[in-house]
Amino acid sequence: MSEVVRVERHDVIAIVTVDSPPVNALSAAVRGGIYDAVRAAGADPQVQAIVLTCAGRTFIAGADITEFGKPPKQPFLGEVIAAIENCPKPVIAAIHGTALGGGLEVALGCHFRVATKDARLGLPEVKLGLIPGAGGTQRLPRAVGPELGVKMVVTGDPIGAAEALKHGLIEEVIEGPASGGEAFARKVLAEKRPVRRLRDDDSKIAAARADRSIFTNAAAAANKRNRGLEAPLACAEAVSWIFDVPFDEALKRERETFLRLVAGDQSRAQRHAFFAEREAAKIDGVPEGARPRKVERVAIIGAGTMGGGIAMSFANAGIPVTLIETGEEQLKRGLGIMQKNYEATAARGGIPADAPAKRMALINGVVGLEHVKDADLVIEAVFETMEIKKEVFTKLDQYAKPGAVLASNTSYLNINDIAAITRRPQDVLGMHFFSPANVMKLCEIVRAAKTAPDVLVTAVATAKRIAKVPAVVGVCDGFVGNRMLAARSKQAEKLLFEGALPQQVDAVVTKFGLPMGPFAMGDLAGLDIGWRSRKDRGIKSEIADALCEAGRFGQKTAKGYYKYEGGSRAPLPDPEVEKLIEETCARLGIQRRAISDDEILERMVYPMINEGARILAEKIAARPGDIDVIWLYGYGWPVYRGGPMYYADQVGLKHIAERLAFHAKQTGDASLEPAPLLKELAEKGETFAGWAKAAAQAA
Ligand code: T1G
Repeated sequence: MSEVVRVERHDVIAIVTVDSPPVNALSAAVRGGIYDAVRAAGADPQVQAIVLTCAGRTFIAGADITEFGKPPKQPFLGEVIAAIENCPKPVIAAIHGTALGGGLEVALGCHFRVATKDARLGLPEVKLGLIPGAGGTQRLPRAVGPELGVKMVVTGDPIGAAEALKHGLIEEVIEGPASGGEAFARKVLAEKRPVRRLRDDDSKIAAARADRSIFTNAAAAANKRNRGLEAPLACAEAVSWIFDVPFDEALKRERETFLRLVAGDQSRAQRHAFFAEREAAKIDGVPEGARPRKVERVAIIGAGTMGGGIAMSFANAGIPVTLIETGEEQLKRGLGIMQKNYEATAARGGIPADAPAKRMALINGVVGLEHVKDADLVIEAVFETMEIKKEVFTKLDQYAKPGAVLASNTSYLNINDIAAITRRPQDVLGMHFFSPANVMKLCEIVRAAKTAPDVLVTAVATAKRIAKVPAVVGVCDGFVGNRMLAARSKQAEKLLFEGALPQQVDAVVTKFGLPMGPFAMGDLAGLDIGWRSRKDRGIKSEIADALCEAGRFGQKTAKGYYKYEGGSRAPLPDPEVEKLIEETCARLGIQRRAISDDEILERMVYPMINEGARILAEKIAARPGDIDVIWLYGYGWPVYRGGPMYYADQVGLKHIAERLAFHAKQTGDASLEPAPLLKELAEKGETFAGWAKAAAQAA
């Protein structure tokens, strides 16, 4: 008898239940338990059918990722699935929660699948830099057809029970997993349904076998946004074996490909990202028992770009919001932009046609801050000046009910100063969303000095409820993400004076894997914002100022560091900018030099890592993985490189420290000197990951 798999007999039906919290992952014990239970039930003359189900909140959520990289133990998952598939009696998978990865592969080895209405089924291995390694690439397309099959394997996106029913992945939608599974098993017996093995059923792939364009078009569409990732291409290749490769040979190739990828750098980085995201949601120094406050009513102050995007994020999660503006005109404009956004997404098929109306109905636009009175959570997203924020929070303090969480979306202003003007600093913190807030997943939860633990827990839980990725950060200029971005932007600006051009710098950054380089980003955000801020602070930046003085604010004026033609947002190198840079340098008596791409890459990435080391030493971020999550989800850091601090550990801190010291000397820029923590770890030959592990153990 296994501790994690139990078997009950309900007369001729054997109910095999996996009970291995938190997600019934296929650890060696679970694999062994299923294997033994199915073989025993299969050999038991009293048993006529077998139901495989799970206890807890979900069906099997996949292989046990924590076992990767360790010597595999038998029975291997393929052996477990073969035992199920070759069982002479019908085996029914009764699914609830999620059947993911190896979990869905186990279900595909079963002869029938039924699922509860909220169940989700998918093969997300590609998101871990892998391909399904236990038959998923061969059985799923035979269940749902090659088009949906290759899309699900290459994108890793799950489908719901209704879609699964429609495409034949499941036979029925049931109420409760165990009871529904048993009832279906009795139906199979009563109807004498033959045992159906997907491996023997080519009915759904015959058409595409005859006309490969059906498959190749679907594979190309699924791979469209794949940049630099190995796994999606390997996934498409593996699925193509359904047509001409004998089933067992295909399983063998699939396993070989899986083993190659699981040992590769990309998958290791993507698995780091998976666990770092979950670690980041665990708040340092918060008592175990701290529970989130109830958040049923949410109010958002400001219907501008950020406030509108935040409101959409809540509406997308089905949570009603009150959106507050200072005047009807601003409110109307904001609501109009959201409506247009939803309609554009629906037109692209990104959301159902009826979604815009349903979601806009959840956004109640009003004028006047007094409307916050019933809100459990208020998120302020007004102009980024401390004066206006203080005005708003003074009023929020007056109108908001006791116990309401008051959050500012500020991207760099001091939350302590904002909290201090209220009588409830313990209820105040930052929830820093990234633009466009309805798309970008990161939410920096800014912990002020007096923020109460349960307020932090409430903000993290709320971020997860609206499908954001939370990371708790401390108060400093730019918090974590923008503080590191500023270190990079400083070097980008310097490189223009020293000899590089915007297009060269941006090309190096995009080749590294980021979606956009610093200068294209500046043009997107608007160069006039930085220009105004520099003028307020009496700071000169000769090239950027010259561009703005020439009216080149970026995309909004069709000219910035680049030119933009015909309404396109594609940045085009502009000889006028090259001339402006050269004239500015000549005027300043600066001798420009040729700069290599390698130097540019080091000057783009290493200063960010250096700032990350300072951030860790100052405890502005609790873990290096939190910084990785911030850059993965806030700025599009390529997931196959794991995040800036993970990447630093792969490159080697000694090398990074040496290169920073070299560039500091060569440019005379002391900010490039290795930060103390980086220097210390480099000298000891240690890693940020090792430092974090030691710190966690010492805590
Ligand atoms: N293995 C080990 N631990 C896992 C796990 C897994 N597959 N999935 C989740 N956990 C842990 C997670 O780290 C966290 O731990 C806790 O469970 C709750 O997770 C052979 C090779 C299932 C949708 O990629 O998508 O199968 O922090 O916070 O938000 O072809 O977990 O509490 O200590 O995410 O409710 C494929 C990954 C594996 C699914 C639940 N499967 N998991 O979300 O909880 S590769 C996946 C998820 C594979 C086969 C291949 C989500 C979830 P802790 P959570 P959640």
